[in-house]
Amino acid sequence: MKTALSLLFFLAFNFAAINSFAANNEALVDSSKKETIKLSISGMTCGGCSSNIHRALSKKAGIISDDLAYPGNVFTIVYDPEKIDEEGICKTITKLGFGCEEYVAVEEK
Ligand SMILES: [Cu+2]
Repeated sequence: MKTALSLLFFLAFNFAAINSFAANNEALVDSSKKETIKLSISGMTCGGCSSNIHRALSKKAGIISDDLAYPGNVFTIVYDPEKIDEEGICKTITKLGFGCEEYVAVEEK
């Protein structure tokens, strides 16, 4: 009985190890998944505002890069769609007191 139990533990441990290796590997492959969104951010009044937003975004899982800088109001965020979405990105920004919406280019006539 004791041997059967330790064998079970041994198997479970190895299974977990193999599983976490697979997950790590998957993460490497997934890092190629990128999406880009243009956001219109309002309410920034100085460079501190843009760096606050940049700092908050960089702490979020799934944010790959942003080009936030003051002055300006349309910024490009590159993110991993499996970890964060447009709503999650904007929520991070509005929580800081800024306005955020997807930037839609006005079509030329
Ligand atoms: Cu500011």
